[in-house]
Amino acid sequence: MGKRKASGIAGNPNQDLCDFLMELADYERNVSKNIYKYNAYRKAASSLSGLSHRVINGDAARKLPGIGEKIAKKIDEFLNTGKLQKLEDINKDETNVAINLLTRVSGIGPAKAKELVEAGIKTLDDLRKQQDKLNRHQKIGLEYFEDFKERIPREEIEQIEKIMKDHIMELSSEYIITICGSYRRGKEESGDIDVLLTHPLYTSKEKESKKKVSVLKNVVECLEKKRLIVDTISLGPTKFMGVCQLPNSCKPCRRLDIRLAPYDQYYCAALYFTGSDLFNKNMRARALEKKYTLNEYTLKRLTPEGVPREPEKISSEEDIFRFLEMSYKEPKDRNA
Ligand code: 8GT
Ligand code: MN
Ligand code: MN
Repeated sequence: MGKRKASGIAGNPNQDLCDFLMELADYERNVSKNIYKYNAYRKAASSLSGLSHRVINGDAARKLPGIGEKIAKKIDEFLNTGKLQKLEDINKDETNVAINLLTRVSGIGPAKAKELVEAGIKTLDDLRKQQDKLNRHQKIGLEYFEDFKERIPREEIEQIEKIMKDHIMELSSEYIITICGSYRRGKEESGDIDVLLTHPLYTSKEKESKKKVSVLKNVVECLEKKRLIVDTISLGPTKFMGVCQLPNSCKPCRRLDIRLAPYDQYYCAALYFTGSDLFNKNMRARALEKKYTLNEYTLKRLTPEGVPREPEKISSEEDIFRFLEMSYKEPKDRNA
């Protein structure tokens, strides 16, 4: 997952406003641990990033979904003074600044960051000297910090996609490989690469059987041999987290996630893995309203008592929208 989100498309006329809202969101998540406010600021930023013109004042912004009185006031303050006192105060506190910095290391969440700062670790240099406090993910996050903070241009993901598909197809031509995440939503830049993988022989029955499935392991080993995968954070039967690099290039190393989904659960997995996470959250809420439960595996109708029934048969992403009586949204329209 990419931690620095660019709120919207290149040339966003409200980029500076989106940036300060995202900075407030980070503060709420990382320091105050107020996920409600975190989501509120992100929703407001996402709303603003959809505008094609510069917002003139707070009142105008209030017409957008997710922008209420308080955020409108902050927008006015920023437009009038060019800054936000709340953020100035936050950034005066070195503990806040240190926590925010450390959470930018892949694998370090707010709780870990706080623990580290309380142990006197304030900079990446401090952290490098105390790696015994870090797990494997966090160590890799630190090692590749400079690389991972770079966003990945769409064109580079296209190149990686092609190489990856060529290699995996050599293992079996029946693999289905889809790059999801922000890339599938059409973004020009991404924080990481989210690959969804399935194969007709890998079904939910297969997954549930006690047999040890090594589909994902085989794929990862193949991509390591081809020097596309350069490091591993973790590898389980259905989830790989690691690092890749465009072979024979001096491009930065990139965070790579691979998910193996059962063939019969492919569309729920694709919907989930495409996001955005806010979009997924809204869609799951919609499902509950319609007496369904939706997750990355299945869509199930609930009994009046709220017990999930057998999974619905899903043959496309459109099917999921249909069951929930929603009009279909293309991936590029799921940036909420
Ligand atoms: P990005 O360009 O910053 O990577 O933006 P993204 O592609 O939209 O975000 P992501 O963090 O890579 O997540 C893509 C989707 O994967 C999300 O919609 C989310 O539902 C799903 N997802 C996972 N694992 C995780 C996780 O550990 N954290 C988050 N935030 N999302 C996850 O599959
Ligand atoms: Mn990801
Ligand atoms: Mn992603």
